[in-house]
Formats: sequence, C-alpha cells, structure tokens
Amino acid sequence: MGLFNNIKKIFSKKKEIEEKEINLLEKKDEIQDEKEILNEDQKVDNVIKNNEDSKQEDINNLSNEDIIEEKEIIEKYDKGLEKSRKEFVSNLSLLGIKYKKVSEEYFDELEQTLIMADIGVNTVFKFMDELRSRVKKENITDTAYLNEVIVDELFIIYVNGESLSDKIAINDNGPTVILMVGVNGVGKTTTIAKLAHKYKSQGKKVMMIAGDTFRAGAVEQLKIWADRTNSIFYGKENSDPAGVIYDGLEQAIDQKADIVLIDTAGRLQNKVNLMNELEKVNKVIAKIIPGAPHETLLIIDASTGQNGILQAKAFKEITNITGLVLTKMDGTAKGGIVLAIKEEVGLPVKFIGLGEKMEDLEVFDIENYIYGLFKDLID
Ligand SMILES: Nc1nc2c(ncn2[C@@H]2O[C@H](COP(=O)(O)OP(=O)(O)OP(=O)(O)O)[C@@H](O)[C@H]2O)c(=O)[nH]1
Ligand SMILES: [Mg+2]
Repeated sequence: MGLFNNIKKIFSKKKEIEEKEINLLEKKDEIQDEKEILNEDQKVDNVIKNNEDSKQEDINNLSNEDIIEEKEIIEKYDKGLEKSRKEFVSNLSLLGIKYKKVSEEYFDELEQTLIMADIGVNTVFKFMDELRSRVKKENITDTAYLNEVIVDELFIIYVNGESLSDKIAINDNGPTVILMVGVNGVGKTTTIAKLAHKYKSQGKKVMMIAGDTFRAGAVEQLKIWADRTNSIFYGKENSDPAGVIYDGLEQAIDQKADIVLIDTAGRLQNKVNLMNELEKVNKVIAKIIPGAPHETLLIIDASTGQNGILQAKAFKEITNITGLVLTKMDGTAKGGIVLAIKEEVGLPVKFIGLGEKMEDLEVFDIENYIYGLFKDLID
C-alpha cells in the first residue's frame, strides 16, 4: 500500500519524541517536588543528599539532548506550518463531513482544496489520477479512510523520482561560498542573517558580503545583521557588485572565513540584465576561489504561491541554482508549495524560513514537514 507504513512510522516516531520530552519534563517536575518536600525536613539531611545524588543521575540519564533538539525542531515546524495545517486539515475535515462516501463531487472538491493549498495544478492533476486509481484498486468507499491515503500520496510525490540532496556543499579547502539570489523582498538578507546565526552556533567563522549595492539602506541592513550575529562584514555602497564581491572574497581568504554569505540585489527584473549580472558575479567568485560559489540558493517567498514557482523556473534558466530556501512559511496557509516546487521545478528545498527572527530557519526535512502539515489529521 504505497508508503502508507512509512507515513505511519514517521508519525509514531515524531509522536514518541514529543511524548518522551513531556515525560522528561514531568519527571523533572516530580523530582523537584520531591526535593522541596524533603528540604522541609532538616533531620533527613543525609537522606536528601543521597536522594539528590540518585535523582541527579536520573536527570542526567533523561536529559537526552538529541530528544530535546529534535523536539525543538518539530515544534518549530509545527508552529511555522500552523496556518497551512489549520486551513488544509479543516478543509479536508469539512469535505469528509459533507461527503461520507467517495464520489465525483468529492474528488472535484478535493482537487479544488489541493489547488488552493498551492500544491500546483499539474502536481494536483497527477496526484488525483494516482488517488483515483488507488481508490479503485483498494476498493475504498469511505472518505474517512481517504485522509491517510491522501497524506501518503503527497509524501510519495515528494520522495519519488530522483532524490534531491538537501545538504549544503561544504568546501574543505577554504571558504565555502554561498550566493543568495531572488527577487525583491523575498527574504534574502534575513536568510543570510539566519544562516550566519546557524553557522556561528556551530563554531564557524562567518563572513557577509553586501553584493546588493544599489538599494538605499541595503548595505547598512546587512551590516546590522553582521554585528548582531558577530560575523565579519564587507560592503561598500554605490559600487559595482562584482567589484565589492571581489574585494570581499580576498578579505575572506585573508581572515580565513569558513562560510561566506553573499547578498545580491533583487531588483533586476529584466532577465537578460540579471543573467549578465549573475554571470559576471560568478566569474569573479570563481576567479578568487576556484570551484565557488559552492551553493547558489534561490530565495522564494512561500506566500507568493504560483508566482514563486515561476520565479524558480526563470532563475533556473539563467543561472545554476543549487537549492531553494522557502521563506515566510509561517505567514501562509499555502504550505503545499514545497510539493509543487519539487514536482514542477525539480530543485531541492534546502531550508525553510519559519519566522522573522534569526533562529527561525530550519534545514528542510520532508518528514518534519509532512508531520507539521498533517499531524491533526492522522492518529
Ligand atoms: N514571517 C516571516 N517573515 C520573513 C521571513 N523571512 C523574511 N521575512 C521578512 O520579509 C521582509 C523582507 O526580508 P528581506 O530579508 O529584507 O528581503 P530581501 O530579499 O533581502 O529584500 P530586498 O533586499 O529588498 O530585495 C522582512 O520584513 C523580513 O523580516 C520568514 O521566514 N517569516
Ligand atoms: Mg536584501
């Protein structure tokens, strides 16, 4: 039955992690309560001491950092996908109430719901074909049963076909150069700040280069983020971006930066201009650091839906995009765009932005995504 069992496994694994953490916290509270009661009785000092030692050991064993970290990530996905989940799950539930039995009308409305969730028309058509044939083959008549099959089929869309790497290509022989591109206001600069924060917390030396030299305030905006994240900064207003990037990269080598994040302007709407500009920038980068940029990340605002898909297609034609960052997932109910991008553009989503703060960026993980989107739908 497709990947049905995989879905079940993912959901039970995630639930287990959530429950483990709750147990951990409850146990800690219990221990704290016990300690407080014991503390009141001065005569049992020794008992307290022994008890504390053994309880501390308990806590140490329980404080499994991995569980807590995984839990935190699941929570971020949860929160960031809340809008999409609410809309999608409530629409599907309403559909289930309206139609108890599978019918043509049910399929039509389901198709509409999926398109509204920005899964992408072609992706939805393909999905509907699969779903219809599965319904027939497995003789499904109850819509209540279909929810799990729907999630299963959506998961298949993402994981099927070529597997796209979501890893960042790290350069072992010098700075890893990450070039950020994308149209106006999608979140390029903010994503640089978030990536800087992420790499800094891994102990890496991070540098930012302000390749957006035209928009008033763009250089200053990046500088503020560099200060906040304690990153090295290079930028010069009103200069040629390629020139700034050239000088910046020389400094990155001098200062032995591990990660170099390059901001670019999003205002070049003209395709030919943009292509020429990026070509020039790429040449300069490769001249200073052969093999660079190691990643060219296209930033897409998830709330722009199909427009975002068009941007991805256009950028893919003019430069070598190695991955996508989908920002503002927290502000949209159209989280289905992840599936459409995979299916219609064939580029891997490497990170997702789940809020405005520098902590609000997560490595994209399809399991956390599917769980965040559908957890209210499946027991
Ligand atoms: N809610 C939310 N807001 C975000 C996210 N990422 C970016 N933003 C907001 O989007 C707005 C634009 O972000 P910028 O980083 O300045 O976008 P940009 O692509 O650099 O814009 P230009 O330099 O003008 O092309 C800011 O207000 C950010 O706080 C996100 O993941 N969630
Ligand atoms: Mg910017």
